[in-house]
Amino acid sequence: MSLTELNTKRGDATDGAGPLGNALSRADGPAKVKGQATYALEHKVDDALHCVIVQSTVGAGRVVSVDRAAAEASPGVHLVLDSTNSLKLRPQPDFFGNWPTGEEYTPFASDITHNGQLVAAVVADTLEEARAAARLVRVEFEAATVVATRDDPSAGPGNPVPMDKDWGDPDAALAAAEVVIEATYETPREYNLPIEPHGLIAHWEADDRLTVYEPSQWIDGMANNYAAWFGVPFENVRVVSPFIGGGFGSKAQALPHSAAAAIAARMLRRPVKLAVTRPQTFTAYGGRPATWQQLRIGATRDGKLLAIDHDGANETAADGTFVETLGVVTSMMYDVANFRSRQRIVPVNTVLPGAFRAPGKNPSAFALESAMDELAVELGIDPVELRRRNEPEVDPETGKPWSSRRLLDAYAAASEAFGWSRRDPRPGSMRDGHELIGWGMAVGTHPVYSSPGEATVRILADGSVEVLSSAIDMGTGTYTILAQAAADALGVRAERVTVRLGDSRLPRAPVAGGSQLANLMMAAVHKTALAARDELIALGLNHPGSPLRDRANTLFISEGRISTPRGEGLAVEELMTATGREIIELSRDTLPEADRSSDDRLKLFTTVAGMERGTNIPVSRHSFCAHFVEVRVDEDFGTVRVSRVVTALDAGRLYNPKLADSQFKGGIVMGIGMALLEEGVTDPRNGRILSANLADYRIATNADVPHIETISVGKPDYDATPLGGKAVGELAIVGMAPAIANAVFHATGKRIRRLPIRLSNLI
Ligand code: MCN
Ligand code: MOS
Repeated sequence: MSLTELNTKRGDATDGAGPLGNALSRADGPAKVKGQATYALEHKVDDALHCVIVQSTVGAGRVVSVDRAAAEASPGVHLVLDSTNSLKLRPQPDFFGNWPTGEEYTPFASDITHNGQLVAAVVADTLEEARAAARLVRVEFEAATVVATRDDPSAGPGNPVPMDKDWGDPDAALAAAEVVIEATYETPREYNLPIEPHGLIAHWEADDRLTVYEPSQWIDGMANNYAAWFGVPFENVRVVSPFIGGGFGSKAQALPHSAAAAIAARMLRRPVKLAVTRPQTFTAYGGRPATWQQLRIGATRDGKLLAIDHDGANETAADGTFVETLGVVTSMMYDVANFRSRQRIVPVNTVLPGAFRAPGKNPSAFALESAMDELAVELGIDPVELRRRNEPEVDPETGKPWSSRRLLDAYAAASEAFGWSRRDPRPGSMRDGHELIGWGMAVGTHPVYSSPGEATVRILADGSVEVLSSAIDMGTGTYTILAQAAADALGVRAERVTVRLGDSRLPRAPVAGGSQLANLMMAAVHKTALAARDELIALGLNHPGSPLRDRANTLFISEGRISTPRGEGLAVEELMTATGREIIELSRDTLPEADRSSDDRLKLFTTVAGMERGTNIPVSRHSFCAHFVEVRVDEDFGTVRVSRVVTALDAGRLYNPKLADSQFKGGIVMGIGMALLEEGVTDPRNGRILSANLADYRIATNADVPHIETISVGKPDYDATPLGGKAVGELAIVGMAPAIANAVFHATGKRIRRLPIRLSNLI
């Protein structure tokens, strides 16, 4: 047994008791509470100017002219930029690799595709001066007809996206089925709304060296965005983002306003700060597009699914493509021999929509899990029992075995804790005074993605440890769990480990998206820390200055002490001193050998190419959860209150149950908002977003959130990821909205297929 194997084994043996699996509180918590955590715009950069953007007031058409004169003459103004005088950038592909048209890119629009589009920007000494001057920029627009949403008849049917899925013969199976459920399910435009709005400070230290302080879910991806735009080497761009006030998918890319600030800084040779206002976050980033899905499910009378036929569509921008992949849950959740899904996108005059917690998965589950409830009602079968009867042995789409799928355990645990057996299935049958009580359930799932990661681990002379990575922590817990990983592998206490994240100068990491970061970075840090541990042990065994030299064949490290099997030993820092070592520093990655030396190595961290590599893995890897929900519907007023939630989840091994639980609860709370509150409203006449603030765009707050009980039924899944964890961050939002809609049906007998559920639907 090699040292590494020995030590890995030891790590496993301490599962649950060692630093890995412990419910440590967030390492970054005290700094945040004390105001010592520096967010992007709080970085002190000398001589920074302020940039304020000017936006389109029409939803379609073109800019006829921009009169900059009055703004330029306004006090403190250094520069007024529009499409005619701005530095031109190089185009670059979007998240999915789609290239924009044209040879050049400018973030300042001349052709208007959405209301609120970036048209001009003013840079001045102070924020107040920039704001005042921005009002003096005279933009003349030629307005064209706006197609604000897909509800506009001229939006048309849209364009098919080549992601068809087909197996069996769904038409024949539906024709022969004893029961068919057919319905359309709709979700509105939703906005990510992290507590920290977007913004940045762009600072060119030289004409070809840029530092950007900007909240980022993807340090390396965003550094690559800037490098590509400005045609400078990746290494010359430094993105700094140590703390992020949430992102939920919206902070993975540099956006047009980011380009504007970087252009201004470059042209003026001064640092430029740009803070997106709350209303502007609604036009700077598109949020989850509206979706509508037609679903047909055929089944036998005893509840065996025969066929699923699924047509999904989402809104996209007139000048860009975003696909909310709606066929992702329908195709893998239940055992079904005949399947078809199609996807369309419908261009409208909106800012490009984008990723929002569990893109695709979330609305896909809303349709499927609502329809399954309708089927259960139609058949008179308990909804949990219906799902049990259709639990697939293998992934129905790929035929691959599941790495693990503990959904039956989740049904059992959650229904027991919830008291589901006491449910009277008849709608409207349970009440408490004038409140109708509804009990509903639904299932959620999220795939496990795995990209490569790099890490550096340092053991310092005082026995403390540093972990370095360009990965990020947007409130998820990365700082904490990576300290746990290093502590576990090295045999030191987690408090002795400092984790440095959020700087593109540090070793490479891919996007903190798709709920992949924890698993992949835990693997990279584990591997690197084990190598550091081997080096420390070799030092103890072989160094002439080591008091343990030649005392044993191997050494163990535990609680910061390095010792022989007989127990004689010393503290790690004493060994470092005795051997005269200042530092042990090692870097490792989780790349296959061929990729390590490849010219395209950087691509694996700066594009989503790395995430796709999982497709040749022989197992199907997903997390699962089952939500059980109680709602109370006021009979007279139609108000809906979620009064109880029990969710059982299989996310494999939890590295930190406290932080995972917080992730689960965050997803559940967002699911409540999705079901009952959230809706982006657009003015059909001009495409203006009417709900562009936190008063009109409502999200779930404390008063909307009941007691939530979460139960982990996961077991370490080493076929899914090296350390046995599965996806956590996005899992629990999936399936929450249909669980609520199903509960509302049970309370009222009314099936609401278009979210959010309004009181007007229920009275
Ligand atoms: N975790 C764990 N055990 C595992 C996996 C994860 O204990 N097996 C815990 C860890 O604390 C880890 C966290 O869960 O830090 C999230 O891990 P993971 O599922 O890998 O998700 P990522 O780190 O990739 O984070 C991104 C994910 C996504 S894609 C969205 S969207 C989202 C989310 O996380 N946005 C969030 N959770 C968020 N939480 C906060 N506070 N803010 C956001 O913007
Ligand atoms: Mo999450 S929407 O994948 O950043």
